[in-house]
Amino acid sequence: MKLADYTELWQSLGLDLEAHDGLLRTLGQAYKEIYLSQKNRPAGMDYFDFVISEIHGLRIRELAEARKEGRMVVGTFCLYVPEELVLALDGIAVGLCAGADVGTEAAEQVLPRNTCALIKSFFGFKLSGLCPYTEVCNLVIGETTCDGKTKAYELFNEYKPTFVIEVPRMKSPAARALWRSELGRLAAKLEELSGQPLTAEKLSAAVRTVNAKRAALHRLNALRQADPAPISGRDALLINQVQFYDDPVRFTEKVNALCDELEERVRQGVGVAPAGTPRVLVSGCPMAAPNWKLPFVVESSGAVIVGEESCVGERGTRHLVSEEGSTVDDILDRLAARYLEIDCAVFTPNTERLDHITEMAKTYAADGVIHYALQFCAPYTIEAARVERALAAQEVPLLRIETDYSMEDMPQLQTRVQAFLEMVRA
Ligand code: BJ8
Repeated sequence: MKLADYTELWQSLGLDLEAHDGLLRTLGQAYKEIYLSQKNRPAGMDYFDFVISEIHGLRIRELAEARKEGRMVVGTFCLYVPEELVLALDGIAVGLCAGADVGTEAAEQVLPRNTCALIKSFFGFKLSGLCPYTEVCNLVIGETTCDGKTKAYELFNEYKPTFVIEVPRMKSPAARALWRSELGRLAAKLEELSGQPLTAEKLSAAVRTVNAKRAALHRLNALRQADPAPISGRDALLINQVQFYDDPVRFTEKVNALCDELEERVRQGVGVAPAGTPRVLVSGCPMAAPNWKLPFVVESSGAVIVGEESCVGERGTRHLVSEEGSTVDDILDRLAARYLEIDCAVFTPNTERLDHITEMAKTYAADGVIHYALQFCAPYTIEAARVERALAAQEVPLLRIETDYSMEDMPQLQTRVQAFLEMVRA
C-alpha cells in the first residue's frame, strides 16, 4: 500500500521490516477487494483512500516530525480519553493499531487465549513490532473500562509507558466526582509530558476543534438516513476509523466536503444501492481499522449498512462538549460531563444505549440490526440480550454475531447474514 519509501523511518522506529512489508501487502490486497471494488463511490472517497494508502507512511512521518519539534504524541484505545486535553497542549492524539489478527501468537505468549481480539491485537502489534503508531508515541493512555483492558495495560506498561485513568462503571454523583478528578490527574500528567501549562484559551480552542470534527461525522452519518443511501456502510466506517489517525482540522474539512457531495447525491436520488435495498444497522463493539470483515459480508450479501451504534460510529460522535466556560476548571467540568455521557456497555445500568439503538433503528429506517460482539467480550455479549429485547418491543429483528479478527468464520458468517436478510426481506 505504500507510495513512497519509508524504510528508513520504519527502521528508526524499530519495526520488523519484513513482517511489516507482509502486513502492508495483505492490507493492500484486502483494501482492493473490499473497498476499491465498490461501484458508484462518491468522488470524495479519494482522499480517504489516499490516507489509508499512507496510513503507515506519510502520517507516521508527520508524527515523527512533530516529535522532533518537541510535541508530544499520545496513543489511545478508547473513547473515554479526551483528545481535547492533548490538543490543548500542542500534542497529537492517535488511535493505536488494534483491528487486525496479527501477532496473535506472540500476544498469546503473554495473554490468555480467551482474551478479546482487540486486546490481543494491540498486544500482538506491539510484540511483533508492527505498529508504527505505538512506536512513535511518547505515551499510551489506558483506561479501566473492561477487565481485559484494565489488566492488559499493567502488562503493556512493561513494553511501552502506559498511563491509566480510572473510568467508573456507574454514573452516580460519587462516580462523576471520581471521573472529574481523574481528568484533572490526566491533565497534570500531560502538562508534565508537554512541558506546558494548560490554559483556558487553548483548551476551549481544542474543544471547538474536536466538536467540529464530531459534528462533521454526525452530518455524514445523518445523510445515511436517505433511501437510497448515498454512501456505503463500508466507506462510512472507514471515515469513522480514519478520524483516529488523521489531523483533526484537515479531516473535518475533507468530511464536510464529502458531505456536500453526498447532499447533492441525496437531492438527485443517487445511491450506492437501489432504493428499497435492505437497510441494516450495526451495533456493538468498535471496529478498529482494518477490521472490515462484517461490513463486507453484509454489503456483499445485498444489504446496505446505514448506521453504526458503535464507538467507531455514533456512540463517539453524537455528544459535543459545551463550548461555554472561561476557566480551565470550568472547561474540565464540561469535558468530564460530556465524556460520561458515552454509553459503553461497561457501564451499569446502561439504558441510554438501549434507547439510542431503538432511536437509531427508527431514524435510519433500519430493517434489521446486527449486534456485533467480539468473542470473550463480556460487556457486549451479555448486554446483547437487553438490546434484543428492546428491539423486539419495536418489532425490529436482530441478529447476534460473535466473532474475532480471523477469516476462518467467513463462510459461516455469510450463511447467517444471508439467512437474516432473507427473513428481513420476507
Ligand atoms: S468506550 S467499547 S472503546 S471500552 S471488545 S476491549 S470492551 S472485551 S473496546 Fe471499548 Fe472504550 Fe467502551 Fe468504546 Fe473490552 Fe469488549 Fe474487548 Fe472492548
